[in-house]
Amino acid sequence: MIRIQLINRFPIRTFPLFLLISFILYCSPVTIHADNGYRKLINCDLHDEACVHRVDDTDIILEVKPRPVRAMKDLVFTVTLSGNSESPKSPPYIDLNMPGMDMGPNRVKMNPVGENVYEGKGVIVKCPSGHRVWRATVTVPDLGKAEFIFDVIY
Ligand SMILES: [Cu+2]
Repeated sequence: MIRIQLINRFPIRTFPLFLLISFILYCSPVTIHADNGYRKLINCDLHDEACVHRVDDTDIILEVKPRPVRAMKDLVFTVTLSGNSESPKSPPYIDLNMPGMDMGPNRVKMNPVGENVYEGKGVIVKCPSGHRVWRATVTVPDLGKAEFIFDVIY
């Protein structure tokens, strides 16, 4: 009798726990896993600091404010060029997109605000998939491109 009682009570008692464990083991890894392939590509922590990519002998420095960087917010993008090469004939621009997913055109146009410092405003949209890894491709005319891959808070 004791055995039967134990067997009968076991599933009922553990069912909420079973749901919880299932959720932890199944749901959350799937959610995290979905972004994992792209998270590996992150090369820049724009939430905390400016990021630098060197192209030839010029440092392309990207800064995004306000921090942390959030989707659906007005953001100010600042590109600073530091190095030996001449200033570009036209200002840099930034294309915002996601690695592995075409989110449509989203270009941040920039204007000079100082010597070799350019500023522009833009918005990063919230991806319906929930993926948070974004890429800012900074194009500097006459010099080249730099790709900054970073996390965005939704
Ligand atoms: Cu997307």
